[in-house]
Amino acid sequence: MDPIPQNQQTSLIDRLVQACGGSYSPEVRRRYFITGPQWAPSYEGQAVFHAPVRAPITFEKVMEEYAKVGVGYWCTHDTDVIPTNDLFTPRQEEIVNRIKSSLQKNGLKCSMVTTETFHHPVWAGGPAAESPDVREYAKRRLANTVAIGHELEAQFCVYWPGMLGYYIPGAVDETQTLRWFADGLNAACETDIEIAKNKNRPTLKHCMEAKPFEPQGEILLPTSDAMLAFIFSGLLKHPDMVGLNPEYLHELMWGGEPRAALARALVCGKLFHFDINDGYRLKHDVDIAIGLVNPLDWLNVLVLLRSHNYNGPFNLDYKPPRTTSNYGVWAVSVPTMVDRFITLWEMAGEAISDPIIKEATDALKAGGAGADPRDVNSVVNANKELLSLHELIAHRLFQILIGAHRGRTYSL
Ligand code: GCO
Ligand code: MN
Ligand code: MN
Repeated sequence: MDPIPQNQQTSLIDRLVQACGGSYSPEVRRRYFITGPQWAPSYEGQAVFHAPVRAPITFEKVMEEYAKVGVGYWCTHDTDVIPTNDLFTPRQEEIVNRIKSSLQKNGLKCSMVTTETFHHPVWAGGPAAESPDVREYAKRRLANTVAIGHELEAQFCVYWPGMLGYYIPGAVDETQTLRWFADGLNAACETDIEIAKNKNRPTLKHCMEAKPFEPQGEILLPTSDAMLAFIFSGLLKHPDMVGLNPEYLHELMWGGEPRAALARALVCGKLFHFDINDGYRLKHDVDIAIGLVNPLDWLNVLVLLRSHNYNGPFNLDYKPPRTTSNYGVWAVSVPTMVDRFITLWEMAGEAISDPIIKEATDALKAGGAGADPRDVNSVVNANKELLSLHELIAHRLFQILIGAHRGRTYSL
């Protein structure tokens, strides 16, 4: 093939995306509670070892493009849209008003707001640092985000306390830091109760998000399970208002099984919000778009969530790879990721109603006949053959993933 002229590259991308087929209409995509973060498509590709590869984009552009794709909800960190020095000033109100009109113009809703407590130098020692001034400032920031959330009619507020921990061990008293961190969340909940009362709105759902590594050296609440323990620790004044925003990749990063982590949140009634993406075990936070690394595991995750009627947001918390251009973010990343999610969601429905999986599962639950529970060998023998169904169910899920259950055939 001859080298592709620069002015023909975007049309090549468009043609090949078209050729892939299988895309859903914006109307269909809008039926799902899929939320689009401001920070994901505007991530420029920078990191400690990486220079930016994409140009900055405004929230107006992000909203316009989400609306075109059919992502119906938008969410943001406070400082994604309001520079730190403009917070608490009249500039903040101006920007919030611009956000409101842009949401309205594009027919979007704001689902969630979150406070940036990791990037700015003020958080060098974490959001619950020793200095009372830092903690006071953190409380003001959290309260301010809650107020912005009500202003934008959001339902959720997320906390990713990425800097809650330390680089150097021994200098920080973990128990004290956790108590101080709880003070911050308590203040946010109290502000929320107050504002909700004045505005006659429901309070927000406060969702904690864990990540096992990065950006702090050691993290005090590294997993969703650690956060559940924190929520039920007695340190929170309003534990009923606080739940989880697990992220698929963050559970995988520590070597956990995301589906099992979600199940533990579900049984506690704390699965409020869900960040969807993909990546690798025991590596850094690559935030690859859903289904590109672990599609079978993703199918299993969605089977769990569908069968438990999870109805919270699916938040597209991904980072476009550094090889994707500004154009590619909207032409490839966002629409294909949304479509993979919907396809996997539909497949999860097929798995739930599949007669083979259903019969196998029912048989496993019925157990083998004729066992005497006082006799270990009779229990083993009664169930021995039935247990091969586990592997059969896994095979059937694979067939559903690749379409073999619909008659897709292969030849050697
Ligand atoms: C990550 C984190 C963030 C948070 C966000 C919301 O992947 O680094 O998930 O993207 O979701 O900060 O608070
Ligand atoms: Mn996340
Ligand atoms: Mn992540």
